[in-house]
Amino acid sequence: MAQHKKQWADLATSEAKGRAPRPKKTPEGIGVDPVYFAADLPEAASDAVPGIAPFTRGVRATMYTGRPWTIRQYAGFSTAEESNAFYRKNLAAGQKGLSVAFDLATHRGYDSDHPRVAGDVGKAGVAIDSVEDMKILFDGIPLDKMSVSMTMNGAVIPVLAMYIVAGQEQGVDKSKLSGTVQNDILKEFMVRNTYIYPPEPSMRIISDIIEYTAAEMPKFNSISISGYHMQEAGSTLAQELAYTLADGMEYVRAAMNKGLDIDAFAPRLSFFFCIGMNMFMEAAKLRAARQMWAKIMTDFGAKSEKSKMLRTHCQTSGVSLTEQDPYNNVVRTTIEAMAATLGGTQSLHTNSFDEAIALPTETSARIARNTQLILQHESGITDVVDPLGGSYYIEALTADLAEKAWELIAEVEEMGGMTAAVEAGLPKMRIEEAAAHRQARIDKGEDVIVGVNKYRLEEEDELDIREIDNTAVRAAQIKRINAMKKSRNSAKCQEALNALTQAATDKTGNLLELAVEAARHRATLGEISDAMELAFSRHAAVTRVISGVYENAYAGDPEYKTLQSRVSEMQTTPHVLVAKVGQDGHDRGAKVIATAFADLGFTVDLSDMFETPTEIATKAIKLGVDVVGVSSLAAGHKTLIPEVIEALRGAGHPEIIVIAGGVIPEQDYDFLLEAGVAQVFGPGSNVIEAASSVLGHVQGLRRN
Ligand code: DCA
Repeated sequence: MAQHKKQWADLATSEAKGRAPRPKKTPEGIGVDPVYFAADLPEAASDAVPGIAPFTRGVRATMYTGRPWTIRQYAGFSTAEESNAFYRKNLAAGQKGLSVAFDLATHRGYDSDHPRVAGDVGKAGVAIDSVEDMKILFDGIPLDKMSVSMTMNGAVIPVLAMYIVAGQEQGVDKSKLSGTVQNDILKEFMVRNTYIYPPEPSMRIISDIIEYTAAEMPKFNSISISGYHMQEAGSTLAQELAYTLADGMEYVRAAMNKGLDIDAFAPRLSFFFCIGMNMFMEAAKLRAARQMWAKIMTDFGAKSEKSKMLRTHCQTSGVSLTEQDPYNNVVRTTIEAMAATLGGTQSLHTNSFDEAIALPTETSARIARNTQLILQHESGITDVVDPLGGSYYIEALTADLAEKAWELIAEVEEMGGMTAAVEAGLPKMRIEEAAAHRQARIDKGEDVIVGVNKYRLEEEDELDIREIDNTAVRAAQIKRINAMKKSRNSAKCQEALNALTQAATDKTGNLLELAVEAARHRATLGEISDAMELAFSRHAAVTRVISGVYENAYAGDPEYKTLQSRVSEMQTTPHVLVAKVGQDGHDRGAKVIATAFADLGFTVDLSDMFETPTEIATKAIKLGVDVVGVSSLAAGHKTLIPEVIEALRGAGHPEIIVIAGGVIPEQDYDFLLEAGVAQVFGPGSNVIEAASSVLGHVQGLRRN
C-alpha cells in the first residue's frame, strides 16, 4: 500500500513540475490529503452494515430504497390563516411533513399585544398567542396523519401544550400525534438566543417534556438536538458535531436524573444538523455523528438498539446563501441537499434562493421543494443504501472528524458537562472565534464566494420579495386575544396558571401537564410563560467582544495598517455601539463587526440582547458614542431602525450616526436612508471596507 502512495507522490510531483502536492488544512484542523488509498480506510469501515449499530452507514437496513427521506420545509409567517393556506398548498405539491416557524414574539414568550415585540409580530414566523391560533394553523390538516415539527425552545411549554389541545379539539388523542419539538435550550444559550429562563430551570422544562411525551405521546420526538444554529453562527463542523452530541449527553443525564429509564425515552430523541458547502465533510459529519452517538448511548447503559440510533433532520445552510447573484443559491442548495442525503438524513429542508434576503416567495419555495423531488425521483440517490460507503476519502474523513469531535467533547466533559460549559461561556467563545476567522478569510479572498468576493456582477437584478404588513398582523392578533379573553372562564384560567407557578416554585409536578390545563382554559402564551417566569425569572446574557482575530489575520496587510493609522490619528477615538434591537437573537454578525472594529482601534460597545429602540438610544447617548450600528437579521429593520433614529432625535441627539447592517434587501435601502440611516451594509459586505466607510462618516461628523 505504502508503495501506491509513493508511486503516486512521484508521479504527482513530476506532473506538478517539482511542487509536491500538500495536504490542505481545514478549519476543523484536519489535514486533507490530495488523494486517498485503501490503506487510509479505518479498520471498522469494512465491517459496517447499514441498520446495525454503530449505524455509520445509516439507521435503517433499507434506507431510501425502502422509504425516501421526508421533504419537510420549514415555514411560517404572518397570521395562522396565511400560514395554514401556505402549508396546504405545499402539501398538495409534494411536501411530506410540516415544520412550523414561529415569530420571535412567540419564541420569547410574549403575546402579540406586548409593547416589547411591536416590530417582531408575524415577521420571521407565524404569530401564535393561544389555542385558537393553533387550531387555525392546522385547520384541515389531520394531526393523526401529518407529522409536525415545531421549532420552539424558549416558549416550548405553552406551544406544545397548545398543540396537544388543538389536536384534542380536532378529535385526535395526544397518543396519536407524531412529530418533533425542538426543545433544545442549551444551544440557545450558545448561539441562537431565544431563551426565556436561566439554564437550570430551562433544563427542568426539558426533562418534564421528555417525561410527559415518553409516557403519553409514544410517536412524538421529545427533542431535536440541534447543531444547525452553531454552524450558522460560524462554528466549524467539528464544533457543531461535538457540541451537539455534548448537548445530547446533558439531556440524557437530565432525564436519567429524573429517574427515567434510558430506553423509555432515548428512542425519541432526535437531531438536527446544518449542511454547508463542504460537501464531503458534511456527509462524513452525519456518518460520524451516528457512530459517536451509538457509542455514547451504549456507555450510558442503553440496551435497546433504537436508543442508539441517531435520527436526524438537516437543513441546507442559510449563511452559505448570498444576496449577490442570488440564483447561484439554487446551485449551492442542491449541492448541500446532495451532501445531506448522501450522508443519510431522515428529513430535509432545502432553503429557497432568496432566503438570505427575505421570506421565500411562492416561486422560490417551489424551486426549493422541487430540488428535493428531483433528487428523489431523477438522480438515483435513492437506489442504493449509503452510496459513499467504502470511499477511502469519506471513511477516513469520518474517522478524522470523529476524532476531532471527541477531543472537544472531552474538554466539555472536563468542565462538568454542557450546562457548566455553557455557563462558563466556553463553546460560545470557541464558535465566535471560528466565525471571526471565517469572515476574515472571506474578506481577504482566501475563501472564495462566487458572486461576492470574486466574479461579482457589475449590476444586480432586482428580485421580487415577500413583504409582511407587520402592523396589520399585530392588529388582527390583538383583536383575537381580546375576544378570547372576554369569552373564557377567567377564574378557571387563573387557577390553572397559579398551579403552574406553584409547581415551578416547588419543583413538583409536570409543567407540561399543567400547561395543557391552562391552554385548555384559554390562557395565552404570554400568560403561561409569565406564570413560570414568576418562579424562574428571565435570563439576561452577558455580551462580550473577542479581540485579536482580525489583527492576526491581517498582520502585515498594508490597507489594514493604513486604516488602523487613520483610526489612531483621530483626536478622540471613534466610538461605536454595535446594537441588536427587538427580539432578533442572531448575533454572529454583530459579534464579528464588534471584533473587527475593536481590532482596528475603535472603542466598541455591544448592546445587550433584546433591547427596545428607546433603550438602545438611551444607551448610545449615555455612552457618548459617535455611531450606532444596528445589526438586523430577522426582518424587523423597517420598523425598529427608524424607531432608534426617532428616539435619538427625540432625546436631542440627531448627530449620532446610525448605520444598518445584516439581512436587508436592497429594495429597503432607500426607505432606510430616507428615515435617516447613514449607510446600509447588506449581506456579503466586506467588514474592513465597512469600517473604512464608518470612519469616513465619523470624520465628516467631527469636521461639521
Ligand atoms: N423502512 C421502513 N420504515 C421506515 C424507513 C424504511 N426505510 N425509513 C423510515 N421509516 C419509518 C420510520 O421508522 C418512522 O416511523 P416511526 O416514527 O414509527 O419509527 C417513519 O417511517 C418516519 O420516518 P423518519 O425517518 O422517522 O422521518 P420523520 O418522521 O420525518 O422524522 C426526525 C425525522 C429527524 C426523526 C424528526 O425528528 C423530524 O422530523 N425532525 C424535523 C425537525 C425540523 O423540522 N426542524 C426544523 C428546523
